[in-house]
This record gives sequence, C-alpha cells and structure tokens, in this order.
Amino acid sequence: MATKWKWLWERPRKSLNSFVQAITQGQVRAVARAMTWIENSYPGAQELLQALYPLVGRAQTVGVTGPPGAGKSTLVDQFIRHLRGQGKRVGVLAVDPSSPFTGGALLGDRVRMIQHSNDPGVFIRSMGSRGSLGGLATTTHELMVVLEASGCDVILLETVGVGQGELDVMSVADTVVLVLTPGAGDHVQTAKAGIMEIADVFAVNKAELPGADGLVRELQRMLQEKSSHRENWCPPILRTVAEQGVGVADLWQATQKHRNHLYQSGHERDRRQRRHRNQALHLMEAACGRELRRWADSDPKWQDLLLNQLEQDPYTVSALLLADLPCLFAPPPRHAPQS
Ligand SMILES: Nc1nc2c(ncn2[C@@H]2O[C@H](COP(=O)(O)OP(=O)(O)OP(=O)(O)O)[C@@H](O)[C@H]2O)c(=O)[nH]1
Ligand SMILES: [Mg+2]
Repeated sequence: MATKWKWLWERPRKSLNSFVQAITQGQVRAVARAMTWIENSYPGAQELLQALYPLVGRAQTVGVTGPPGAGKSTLVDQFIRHLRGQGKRVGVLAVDPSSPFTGGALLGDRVRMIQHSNDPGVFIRSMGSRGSLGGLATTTHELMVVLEASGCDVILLETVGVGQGELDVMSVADTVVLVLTPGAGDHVQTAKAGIMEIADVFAVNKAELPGADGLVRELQRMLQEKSSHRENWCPPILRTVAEQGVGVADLWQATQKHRNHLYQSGHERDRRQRRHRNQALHLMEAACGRELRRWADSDPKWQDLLLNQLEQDPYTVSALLLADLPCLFAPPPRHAPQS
C-alpha cells in the first residue's frame, strides 16, 4: 500500500520531518516501516537515522543471551511484565543471525509474546541476518535507535549465544545477561569461548532443577580465578525460575546496578566511543565495497581484468586491481559508446 512516506527520498525534507514526528509519537506503523527501511538499506534510511540519532541515548538496553532452550524468551517475557508493571515502555528485538529467515527458531517466542501484542507499551520485532549494510551489530543498533526514538525506555535484545555474530550483537547492549541452566552438561566448560567474557550478569535459570547449586559454585570459582574483571565489574550470579517469575525482579535490579556502574565509572562513554568508531568503519567499508562494484562494472580495464584473464588466479587479479585503487575515489572515466 502506498503511504505518504514511501517516496521520502524524492521529497526529502518535508516528508522526513513528518516521518520522524510519526516515529517519535510512537506510531506503530511508522516504527515498523522505519525498521524495514533500515533492514533493507532503502534510500532515505541513512537520512532518517541521522535525524533520529540526536534524539536518543538514554534508554536502558539489555541483551539476553545463552544456549538454545535456556529460557531466554521466558526471561524476556518476564522482564516485559516487570517493566510494564513500572509503567515503562519496552522494545524487544529478537535477533537470529544464524537463520536467513526470521520466524523459524523464533516462532515459539512469537507465540509466547503474542500476549503483549495488544499492549501499545510493548513493541516486539524479530530480525534475521539479511540486509545489514554495516554488519548485524550496526543494524541492531540502528533498530534500537528507532525503538528509543519511538519512546521506549528499555530495549531488550534476545539472541542465541552460539557464534561470533551473536557475540557482536551483544556489544550494542549496556548489559549482557548470560542465561545458563543446570543439567544440560557442563556448561561452564563447554560454553563457547568468548561468551563467558561478555557476561555482565549471570542468570542460573531453571534453578529449581537439580544441579543449580553446582552450576552457581562453578561460576563463582571461575570468577574468583580471574585476576581482573572487565571494566572493574565482577558479574553477579542470580538464580531464576523464569517460568514462574521467581528471581526476575532481582535479576532486573542487577542489570540496573551494572548500568549505574558503567555510567559512574565512565566506561559507558568508552563503550559508546568504541561503538561509534566501529559503526563508522563498518559503514565506510560497505560504501567502499559498493564503490568497488560500481568501478568494476564501469571501468573497461577492470572489466577486462575481471572477465578475460582466466589464466590468472583470482588472488593475482585482485592484487592487480588493488594496485589500481588510488583512482577509485576519482569519478569513473567516461567512455564513448562502442560502435
Ligand atoms: N523447568 C523450567 N523450565 C523453564 C524455565 N524457564 C523456561 N523454561 C522452559 O524452557 C523451555 C525453553 O524456554 P525458552 O524461553 O523458549 O528458551 P530460549 O532460551 O528462548 O530458547 P531458544 O530461543 O530456542 O534458544 C520452555 O519449555 C520453557 O517453558 C524454568 O525456570 N524452569
Ligand atoms: Mg527464545
């Protein structure tokens, strides 16, 4: 359906202003559309983000990660209840980078969260790996900007902690809650390298099951063995029974303590600086990639090298092209059409 924002990039200023206004008023359709633009890198998405960026920066962002089935969605659901009870507006991004589709692994979550679908104070969105110009973490952060601009006080991110992509995504959150469960093997030993490092708060979920005490002890031992902690913060370990809402309020309080620590110690500023740097670099890399493609399509010398040099391996060809790079940022040469 055509909408008044569809051709924003053709009628920039006036439409952009009304679009931004609709988002800041929390209009759900505008928020959803903005997110689609960003995920698909539509023209105009960048201008929109440039307009929204100055409006944000205060929302609390919490990432919830951990092995499949640990109870992340159940915890997120409980956080939503807890926060709605305090009158907070909540945005949720369920990130599933390992899947080219959204909705597959997250279907169960959708069913669970459907109970919030009539609540105007909750906005839930699933996102996959597609269309992330500046990398998945950057896209996640951009969607968080939209959510915050739309009035969310708290933004929750859920992702399965299984790969580097998921770890990267967590870098955009103030606080990372790592959800572990007893009885699913020796988690601390088998947990992916890196995932223990990014935890700001440990949640031992399904704490009513046998083995919870052992898991807590193991985590305590692991933390004691460390000579220093990242950002001078020793991650607390909390027990939860997410299914029954037990321990959820304390877990949330722990995330707030961590956030206060970040602000008081100045580490929040350091993190923001790092994130800005990485995002700018990612966007620049993507822009350079596009420029390279454009060059490859328009420069006869490049086309010749790329298409007609079968006897040379791709490494040699790419080295030859890289040697030609200084001309990349000049306008591509104009050539008379071949007769
Ligand atoms: N016994 C017990 N089961 C729980 C608890 N919390 C969640 N579960 C159950 O664990 C199962 C998985 O919960 P989810 O919240 O979907 O877990 P998840 O980590 O989001 O799973 P994925 O998104 O598939 O990785 C569900 O059947 C929940 O009902 C708990 O505290 N105790
Ligand atoms: Mg889930």
